[in-house]
Amino acid sequence: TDTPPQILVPRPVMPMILDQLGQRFRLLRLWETGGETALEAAAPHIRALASTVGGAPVDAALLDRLPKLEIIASFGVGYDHIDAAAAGRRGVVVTNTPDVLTEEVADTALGLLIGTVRQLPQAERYLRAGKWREANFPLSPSLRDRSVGIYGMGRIGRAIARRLDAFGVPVAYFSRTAHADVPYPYHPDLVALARNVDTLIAIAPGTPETRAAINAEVLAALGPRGILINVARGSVVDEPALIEALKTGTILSAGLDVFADEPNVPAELIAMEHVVLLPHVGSAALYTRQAMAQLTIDNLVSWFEGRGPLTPVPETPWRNSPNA
Ligand code: 8YV
Repeated sequence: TDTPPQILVPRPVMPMILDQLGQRFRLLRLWETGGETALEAAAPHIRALASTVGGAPVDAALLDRLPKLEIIASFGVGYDHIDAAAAGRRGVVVTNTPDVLTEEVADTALGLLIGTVRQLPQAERYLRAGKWREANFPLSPSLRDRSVGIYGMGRIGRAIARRLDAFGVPVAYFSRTAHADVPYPYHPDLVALARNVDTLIAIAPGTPETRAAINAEVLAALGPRGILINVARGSVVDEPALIEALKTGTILSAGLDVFADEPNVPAELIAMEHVVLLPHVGSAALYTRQAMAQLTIDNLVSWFEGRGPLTPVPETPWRNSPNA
């Protein structure tokens, strides 16, 4: 038929996505249209889903309700909210937004690292509280006598490592596999990595394999000078173990952009003056979010023009997939 394909949009996304998709497709904006009843009626006709990190999980149960679904275009590089393997088994393509956010997230990681090590947010609070006139801000730890372990050596991990190179900071890493094209020392597991560095940056994907990988043992290995930076997923850290380690001085501090149950941040973390907490802003610059939005749109347009997905995830059985 000539009716434009119908796209399910479960949660609000950037207006430019709604505008551009709305010009070519029929959108079911679930958050403003009748919820469950609307979905029930439209489900048999839905051909695409525009999804977002932190949005409603796209699991096998939802896929079963969408028999005509062809593609899930997700806004964000991580897609742990989507059961991509289940989608693949049903022949449903999943796309994400790699590359366009790599440098932004690496920038944020370095900002959070330096902010946490040099206690810049605390120093700013100190100035604003009028305490400078009373005394200088206390001396902070330094990046100068630190070495950084990176957990995850994909696109963003490499971009972080490149920046640390330029800063003259030694880097080592652990990831699922050692990479022949990466010059930094590889450690066979997280405990070994943590033992050999005092600063750990998490940038591994949220998978069953990485769940709570940074646990009490890893934090103990990081030691009392230890600083943890997480720009990956809250799920890669055992959050209660982290809170305990921060309370007891097992590690020194943490800079966290992601949490186990966003947007809920444990009160115990909020109460800790020495940690730095950000509301998942790793990619959240207008320039980069527009690029992510455009890639989300372009994946859907390309698909429905018969040109295939631009950036399918590895689980997607697609002939152009770089990982196929
Ligand atoms: C999200 C992210 O896309 O890309 C990712 O994996 O975590 C972010 O860039 C962003 O929070 C929008 O949901």
